[in-house]
Amino acid sequence: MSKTYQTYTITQDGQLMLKKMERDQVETVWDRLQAQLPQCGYCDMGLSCRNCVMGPCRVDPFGEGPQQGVCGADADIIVARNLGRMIAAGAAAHSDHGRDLVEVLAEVAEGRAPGYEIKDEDKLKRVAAEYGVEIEGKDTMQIAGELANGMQEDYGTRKKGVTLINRAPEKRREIWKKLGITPRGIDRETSEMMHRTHMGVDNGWQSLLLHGLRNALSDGWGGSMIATEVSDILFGTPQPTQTSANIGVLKEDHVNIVVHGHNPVVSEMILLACQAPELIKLAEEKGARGINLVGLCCTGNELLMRHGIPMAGNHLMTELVIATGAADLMLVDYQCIMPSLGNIAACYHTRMISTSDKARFPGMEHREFHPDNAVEMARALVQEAVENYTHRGEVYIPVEPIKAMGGFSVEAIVGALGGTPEPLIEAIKEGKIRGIAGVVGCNNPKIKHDYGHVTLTKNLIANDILVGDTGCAAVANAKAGFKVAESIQYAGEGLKEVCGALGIPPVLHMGSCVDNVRILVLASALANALNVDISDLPIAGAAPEWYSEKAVSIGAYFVASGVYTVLGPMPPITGSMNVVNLLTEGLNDVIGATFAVEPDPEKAALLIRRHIENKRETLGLPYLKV
Ligand code: BF8
Ligand code: SF4
Repeated sequence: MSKTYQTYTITQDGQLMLKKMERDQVETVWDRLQAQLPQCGYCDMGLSCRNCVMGPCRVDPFGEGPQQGVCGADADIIVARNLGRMIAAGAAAHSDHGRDLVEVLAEVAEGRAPGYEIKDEDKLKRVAAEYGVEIEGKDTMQIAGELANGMQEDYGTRKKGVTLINRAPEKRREIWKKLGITPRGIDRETSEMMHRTHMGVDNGWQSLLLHGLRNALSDGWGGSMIATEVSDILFGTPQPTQTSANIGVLKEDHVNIVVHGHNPVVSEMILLACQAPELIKLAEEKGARGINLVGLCCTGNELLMRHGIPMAGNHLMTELVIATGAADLMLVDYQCIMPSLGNIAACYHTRMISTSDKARFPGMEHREFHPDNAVEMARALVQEAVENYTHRGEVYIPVEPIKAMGGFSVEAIVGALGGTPEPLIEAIKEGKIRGIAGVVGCNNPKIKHDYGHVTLTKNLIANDILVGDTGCAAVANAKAGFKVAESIQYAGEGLKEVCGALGIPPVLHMGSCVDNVRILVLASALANALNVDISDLPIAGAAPEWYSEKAVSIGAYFVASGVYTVLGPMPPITGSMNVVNLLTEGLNDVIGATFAVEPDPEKAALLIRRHIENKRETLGLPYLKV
């Protein structure tokens, strides 16, 4: 019997591809989820622990079985430790990605990374000045080298605070200081979390959670912020650009190269190679009309933001793209790359290649990219993709792409506003824009694909809330058609008027997941202009379909920065009501913001609207009863 794909995904391309994959007898992430059901209830509640070999242990949520692990850890400790380790893993992933970029910056400065350059010198100088680098009389490469050094220092243990926290409003920094959660070093906080969660170290669930916030802040104002800033310096600060999205961006008559992962270090070089005249000529000789580069997930978002490269899909589309039979090469770097991809590609003609020294996958060839070999490596791989074009079997690209606009860095948003955030502040004060929401994060097969993002976003813009989105949420909203000038038709009257006048869509694509820091920077600019804290602003965050440890870190740094954040899926914390209550209520008195969990996006929209109107009321702005 045919499966009910409408319950899996709201997207037409997703439904049609799933049907094809069923016909091809190829398993997907949804099939594997079914095979895992029912999933472990202890793990789901965060009540299992295998931090040592006296265990594994679990605590009985019904109070009948054991209430402590072998070491004596109770439910509160076990849940808090597990959450802490999720934050540490997420912060490590983002921050290590940032480190890779800093290393490229250092090598560019030393002239050891041919092919890479400093694309945004102004930004280099601005950021270098924040790091206390003397600019006068120095050449670009010297500044780049000193900035890379300063950033590398931020990863260490010898500082009192990572540099870019100075971007946060003073009131926010004071709160961090008072609580003792100012992030000191990027690696330090992750390392300390692993230490604290070892058996017999931090057994205070409150102190564990507070360190969790500090660890997350070391990501948001540290590793991720460095990743975004260095990417802008090396590859250009995004400006509004036209693009398109969904599986229809693949072209039957072109060589299709798909880049998947997160770090633009590889994909930027592939983009250059795709433009090489001799490789385009070779493609033509093979019978193709050209070379078509498309993105998936966040490395796709990086290319989309800076170059308008089309976006083939988000997390849950990554397997489905291969089944088109049109992907001649898929290159992956790291993060969110399902280990299933190599096996799926074996059923089609797609060549799969992993490129990072720290990420290997079954069924993929490994070809390592380093700054010194990137140019030749990229050319060689594009050539291999071209050669694979003639090996295609059946090709199935069932939809037309949807037009979208991307490239809304903070610099671009301020640019669109005429060079100052003032018009946005005025629109918020008048109530034409009620507030701003960041809709971010992943897909998760436990939630109908894209339903959470699209429903929430639609509801928010209809109620005059400007949406900035990133990651897989941003891709969902692009496919839904929310990112063209005409999409103001979905907006409420006030938002429609403001966006119409500025020529921008009501949903602004702000980039990849590390680019969530752009939302922090924008929030800080608004807070500073109003002389208030971030937690006083009518803003909110949401991750309606999150799955990843990185999303836990993002959620935690949003909240620790004062941004009320609504999660779709419940994190594994329900085994401890103490932890649940602290995160969803208690934190308000401590940090001025909380988490909420609401899987129904209509209800999540209501929570966000209510929160925004409450903040408006406190600021003395006209407000509505929601
Ligand atoms: O960093 S949104 S599924 S691709 S974790 Fe992954 Fe989630 Fe997508 Fe990007 Ni972010
Ligand atoms: Fe069990 Fe304690 Fe070891 Fe965890 S740390 S596995 S609860 S003994």
